[in-house]
Amino acid sequence: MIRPSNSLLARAPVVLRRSFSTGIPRRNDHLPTTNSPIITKLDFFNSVTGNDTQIPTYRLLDGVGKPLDGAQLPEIDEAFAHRLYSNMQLLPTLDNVLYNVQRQGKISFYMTAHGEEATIVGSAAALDMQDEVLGQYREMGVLLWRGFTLDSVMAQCFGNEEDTSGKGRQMPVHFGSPEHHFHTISSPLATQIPQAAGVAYALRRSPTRRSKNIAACFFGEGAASEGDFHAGLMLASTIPSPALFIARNNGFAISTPSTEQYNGDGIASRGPGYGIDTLRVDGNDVLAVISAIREARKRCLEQGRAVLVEAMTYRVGHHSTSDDSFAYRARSEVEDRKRIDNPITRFRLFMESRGWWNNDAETELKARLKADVMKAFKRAETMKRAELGELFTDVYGGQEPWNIKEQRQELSRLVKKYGTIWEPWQKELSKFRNNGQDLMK
Ligand SMILES: Cc1ncc(C[n+]2csc(CCOP(=O)(O)OP(=O)(O)O)c2C)c(N)n1
Ligand SMILES: [Mg+2]
Repeated sequence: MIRPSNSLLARAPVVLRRSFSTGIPRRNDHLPTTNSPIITKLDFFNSVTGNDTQIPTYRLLDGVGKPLDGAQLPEIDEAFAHRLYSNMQLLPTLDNVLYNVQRQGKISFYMTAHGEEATIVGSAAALDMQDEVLGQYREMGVLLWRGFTLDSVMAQCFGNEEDTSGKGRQMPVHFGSPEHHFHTISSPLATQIPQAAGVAYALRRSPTRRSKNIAACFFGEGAASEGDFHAGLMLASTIPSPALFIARNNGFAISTPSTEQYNGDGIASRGPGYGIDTLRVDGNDVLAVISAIREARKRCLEQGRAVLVEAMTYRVGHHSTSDDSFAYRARSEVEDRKRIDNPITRFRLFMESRGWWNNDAETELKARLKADVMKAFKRAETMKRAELGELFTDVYGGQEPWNIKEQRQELSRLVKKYGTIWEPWQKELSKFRNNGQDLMK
């Protein structure tokens, strides 16, 4: 094929045509040489800021909760501040109880959000309740902010008959709730990122939700090493959609520190590569997170385009109950972070400076949260699992496929054979509602 030379293309007339997929007018003046200034110096570059400095971090409160000079705080009243603070405190309360419950062998697994309370609760508070949320796994705080109950949290972690997330068929912390616009967590990292681009595009195409709701997608800096991160951002960038990508940069992907995960300037540096408006925020400053996410959300809706926010924080807890982080980081590093840059303390000190909080309120809140969590735990502990046959329902939408039918028949055959005569099977079946009788018919 004979290709016209660049110079011929550069002189080609500008023709506006509509993109087939998005309906957005496109110009043919997009060729690499058209708008780029010409230089004669071999000026390689490797910095988003253009002067080798790191991307700045948006912050409003200092380490002791004092507003920085020139900081414009988001408008919050005392009641809202209390709601923020109690939601932030609820996370470690739940984490402490469920961590111990896992150690007692009562649940199989758990992950805490220790250290990331401001990023999670601040984002939740800045989103609309109807925005679609696609999380990674540490974002239970978003669900709690939206009214997901402690009983529902326990039901999911215990996998009991009240588990509306997945009928007890998922690992603990794999929450999902259509009612709360929270898409079910899936373990393989970064799968939620291209899905979020698709959800956002669906929102844009929906006559009732266009310009009203966005898709907010949380992921860790580790997940951003997956191909799906790039696929997702590319998709949201080229087929514009109101997708808000929230990277929780907590310093670790299990044992791999962020310094070994990338050679560039964090995750934020990748946004401009995709033509995506980007901001880095202090993820331990809840007020900065609220302002950043509110503004990012507004941009998503006004421009109908994706936005990336990188929240800088620190994973204080172990990666999960399957991890001992002191095998790869010093205990003193964690203690220092808890002391020097604690998101909960920073906000508490801010509230105290406004006269909105004191020691009595703190003691009362902690006691109340602990009692609420313990009550939900004790209730969940005694509950049965769903009927055994529920294992096979709602696996796929529509007609049940042959393989699910076959599996149900096989289990039914085995339960009939051993369920009435063999003690280990009887013991296991007694954990299910109706003791597995539904499959013995
Ligand atoms: C595709 C895939 N690879 C590996 C894993 C195992 N894995 C689970 S969590 C995790 C670390 C993720 O780190 P990050 O995204 O930074 O999230 P964080 O745990 O720090 O919140 C890894 C490697 C996985 N779940 N999926
Ligand atoms: Mg991480």
